[in-house]
Amino acid sequence: MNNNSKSLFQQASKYIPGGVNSPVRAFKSVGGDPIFMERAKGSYLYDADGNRYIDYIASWGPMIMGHAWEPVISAVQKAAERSTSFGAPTEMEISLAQLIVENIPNMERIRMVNSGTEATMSAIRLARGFSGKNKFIKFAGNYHGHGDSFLIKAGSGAITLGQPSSPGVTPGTAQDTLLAEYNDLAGVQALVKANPDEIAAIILEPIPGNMGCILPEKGFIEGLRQLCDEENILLIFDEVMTGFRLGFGGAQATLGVEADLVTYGKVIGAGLPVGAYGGREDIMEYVAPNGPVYQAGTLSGNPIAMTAGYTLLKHLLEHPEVYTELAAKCESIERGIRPLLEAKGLPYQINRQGSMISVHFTDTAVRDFDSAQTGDNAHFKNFFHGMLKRGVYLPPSAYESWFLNAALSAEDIDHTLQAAKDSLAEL
Ligand code: KE4
Repeated sequence: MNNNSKSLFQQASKYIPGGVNSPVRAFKSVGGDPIFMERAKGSYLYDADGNRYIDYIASWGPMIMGHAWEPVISAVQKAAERSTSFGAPTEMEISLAQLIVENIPNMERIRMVNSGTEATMSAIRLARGFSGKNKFIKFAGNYHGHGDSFLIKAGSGAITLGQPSSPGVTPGTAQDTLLAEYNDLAGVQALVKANPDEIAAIILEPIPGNMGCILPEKGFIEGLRQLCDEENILLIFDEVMTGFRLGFGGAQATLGVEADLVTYGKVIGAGLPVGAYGGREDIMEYVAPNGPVYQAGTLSGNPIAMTAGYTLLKHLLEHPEVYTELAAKCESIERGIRPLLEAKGLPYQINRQGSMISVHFTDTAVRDFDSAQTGDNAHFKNFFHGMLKRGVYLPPSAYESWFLNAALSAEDIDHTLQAAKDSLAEL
């Protein structure tokens, strides 16, 4: 079997829809065939053809210390020798839960699941069960995983009910999802006014990464917090991407606003399948087996995944300098790319928060989903492939944040900027 990327993709496509186990890996929005990776170490990915790439996807966030980070690898190897799963509680589940509860102020109870999707699905079910209300508000362009309630696009009018954005999502499900525009507090207030006493929760990416990176405007998040307090609505921060990435306290600490429930994923598992949701004790006590809201999972709290997550999070808690160094590296990339884009004369926006950054080829400030869509995707596509052939692997979509890792060296960043200069010259 010729195991180069092209051949592997052909073989994969015989058994797996699209040859991938997650659509965004398929390169559909940038064109070309997905590249099969063989191994990774530190800031480098190595593909099946022996090419090396500087990694700016970090497995879509989790690999914040870089790949094959030794403390996680050795901890996981040791844990695996004691069996990979028990179907019974283990001490490692306490260790990770305790580390988070004792270091995130409003995290009084937390439940582990196996993905960000499970975390957000469970958080919405819990908010509905706790409040007795069915509807919830999400924001266009915010991605919360593939749960039915989230695969919704805007309805016809400004305050109409959502419509399914995927076949298989029923109108019955969609009718309880209300769509608002990120950074539009007045729009949210109008939705709440139009649906009195029917809204269980407002869920959002507090600092979105799924429209590229978008920053909350002054007063927006605080306004949502106040609105939720006034209207008895639960505020849910989906921190699957921002949690333990922007800082140990995530977007809550960055913004100085506390949600009622928070969902986690990605970094919390250090590359193994972990999601979590948690928050106020009175709400979390509604979750089975203590309460009536059912949620379960064969591999939830898996001891190997807990070991990986605990090893990584304990390091991040004890070494806050990891975050300042990551942010500094990200700032140097922003400072380096700006003059290149200016010199090229292309319209562009760069949005950055900590170690999350995105480049948008548009002259419109990118502040919500509509403005994010003004980006010239053809430019992004060509820029992506220009960088790829120069050994820099960006997320294969204009609507993704880039993810930096702590193993990135000054040479990696110099190489990245040189590749950006040469790639832009080809646009
Ligand atoms: P997962 O089910 O993929 O673990 O998490 C879903 C999810 C929930 N909330 C936020 C804010 C997220 O960003 C995600 C997943 N992010 C995408 C990429 N932005 C995962 C990549 C993929 O789907 O393969």
